[in-house]
Amino acid sequence: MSYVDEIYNYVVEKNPAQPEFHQAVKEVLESLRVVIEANEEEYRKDALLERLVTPERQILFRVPWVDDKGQVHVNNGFRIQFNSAIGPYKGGLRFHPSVNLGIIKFLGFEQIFKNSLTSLPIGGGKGGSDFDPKGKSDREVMAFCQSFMTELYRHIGADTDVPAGDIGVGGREIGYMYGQYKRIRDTYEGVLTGKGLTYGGSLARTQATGYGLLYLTEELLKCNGSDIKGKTVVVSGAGNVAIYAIEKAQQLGAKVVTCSDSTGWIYDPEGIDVALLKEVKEVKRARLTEYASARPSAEYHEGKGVWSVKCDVALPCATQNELLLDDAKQLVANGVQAVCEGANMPTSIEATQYLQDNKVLFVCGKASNAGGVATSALEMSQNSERLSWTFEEVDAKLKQIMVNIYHNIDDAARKYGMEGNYVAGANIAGFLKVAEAMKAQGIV
Ligand code: NDP
Ligand code: 2IT
Repeated sequence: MSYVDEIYNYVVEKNPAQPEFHQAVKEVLESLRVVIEANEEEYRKDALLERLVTPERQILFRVPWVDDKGQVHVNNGFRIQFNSAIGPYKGGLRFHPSVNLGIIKFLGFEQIFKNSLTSLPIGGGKGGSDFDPKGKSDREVMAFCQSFMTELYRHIGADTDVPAGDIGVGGREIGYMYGQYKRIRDTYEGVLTGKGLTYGGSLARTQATGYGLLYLTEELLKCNGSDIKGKTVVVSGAGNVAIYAIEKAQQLGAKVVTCSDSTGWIYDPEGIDVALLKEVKEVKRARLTEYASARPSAEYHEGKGVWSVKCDVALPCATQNELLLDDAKQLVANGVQAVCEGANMPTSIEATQYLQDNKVLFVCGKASNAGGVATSALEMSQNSERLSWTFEEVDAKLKQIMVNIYHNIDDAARKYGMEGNYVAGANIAGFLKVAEAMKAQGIV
């Protein structure tokens, strides 16, 4: 059996009941097949793939906290320090009731290659909890965040492991966690990114994932003889990534006609009103029904449905496995030109294959959503030099990074005879740097 197939079986056997982790590994291994098979004996002798798919360290912990009524709750905390070959572990924290070990491992595994693609010195990690911030008071969220950090602090540090936000973790949660870290350690260091602007955060970090997604999409279309300007765009999600993807798409002259949350979706043929969306989601933390009732042109629909809307460009920005084979068929039937992932692994393997078979330009999240973590790394640089850069400076660097990522993945795909397969290009380009660093550092 080939080494690649052997390792996939090994992952399934060693990590039972972790389907998202299996899926993430499968996608990467399939892309790497050509690279590994050209040099199989050497990779096998070094057990390079076994090391790549096994986290360096997995931290699981109890998070007890007290709600406003005095009731005690217990949640599970996770931090997976996956790979530090090219830099300190770096990756977000996700607070969502669906969080489990397999989900955090899939996210941590993706992060290794994504962070490599940014060209910045950051390794891969991810963490989180099955805590649900929805419907909790600020006081309860603070109680949870302080308890979470009371364990996590001993495992992280500005040169060790630098968490940030992800689903359910935004500026509020980062602030509470930063305060607790500082209190316990008595050290003012850039241990988290996505911090507020008054205490070490970077301008443009809030916007970075969504803006970066559009910078890459713009370059992708341009290099394929098209233009983002004038395109109809469909976006899923209504959180951090979706909001700033919509904002930048509109700045670039596209019309975004949808967004969604976990209960329903909006079709707004006049184009999403971003200021209203921010008010509903960032300020009121409310449901999209409030957007619809404040906006006469908008229709609200229960459940899923954004992929049924005719569009030129689709940007899944909510969560994993939200764009399945039937959705891909509908998008293709409606003439979609490009699908770029803002979320992590939103497209299933079958849907990805269908889009690629039908000549849709498809870019996977580890390339197209890398702008968030790249700007986190820029926040780390600013913290290290104890300076802060202007919005324009950070935004220009972000744009350059995204344009470079597009060209790197395009070049890697061509070099290995898979022109236009940006998934293969991203996985190969991300892998080669990490593999070389791992080899150079010996068996660790
Ligand atoms: P947010 O928590 O800000 O927003 C998530 C959005 O997705 C919400 O609108 C949420 O709806 C919706 N959603 C729909 N279904 C689900 C579900 N089953 N589970 C969770 N959310 C759901 O998160 P982000 O915008 O930060 O993250 C979105 C995606 O982008 C994730 O895949 C994340 O890993 C990825 N990402 C985030 C980066 C960042 O910098 N924040 C960087 C790179 C990738 P509702 O409010 O109803 O829950
Ligand atoms: O998935 C991701 O890249 C993130 N959630 C951002 C991670 C980070 O460290 O900024």
